[in-house]
Amino acid sequence: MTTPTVLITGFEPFDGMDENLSGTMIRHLESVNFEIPHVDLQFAVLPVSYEKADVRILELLAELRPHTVLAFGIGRSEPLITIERIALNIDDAECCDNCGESRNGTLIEADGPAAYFSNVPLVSIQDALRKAAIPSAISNHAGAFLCNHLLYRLLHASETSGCPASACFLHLPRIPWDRNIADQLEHAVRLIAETATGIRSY
Ligand code: PCA
Repeated sequence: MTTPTVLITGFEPFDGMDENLSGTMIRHLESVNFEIPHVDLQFAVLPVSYEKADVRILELLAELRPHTVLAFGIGRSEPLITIERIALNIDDAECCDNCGESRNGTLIEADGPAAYFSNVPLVSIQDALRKAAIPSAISNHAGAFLCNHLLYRLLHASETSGCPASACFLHLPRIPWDRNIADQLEHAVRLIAETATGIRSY
């Protein structure tokens, strides 16, 4: 079996905040040389810009040809990990992106379907997290800002080109970084990557 490449992304801060837990997590994983046996892990922090995030994610897909993309961002959610089930073909947010762009009811892909289901085994991922006592939930709405936008782009690429084979989006809460959060997120990332790629099965 060839070693699957798993691209793990986070976002930079936005909307005046100092920190985005997802981007901080990526920098942390890079700084500790986080590894998972039998997986080629790649990391990226994406700009919170509709245009720049599109350019960057398409570059990363072309360059790395990842089997799986695990995309992280922050939301208003309560548990540590919220696993998003659906991406909608719509950009619609009051909040401007970091380039000052605001989109209200704009289609992401003019000819794309209204929505895509995430194509990783969500329930198995949640089971794995639950067994490890990591608080998680499955959500049916990723919002209509950059996180939903990125998930839609990834699932559209998956559907139309097969790369990545699978993608999912995980929302983290708006909480500060600390050692305990770092430990839980390292454990969660390991379980999610192993389950999404089929290395771990239930
Ligand atoms: N959260 C925003 C965009 C970047 C992030 O971390 C969202 O939920 O769309």
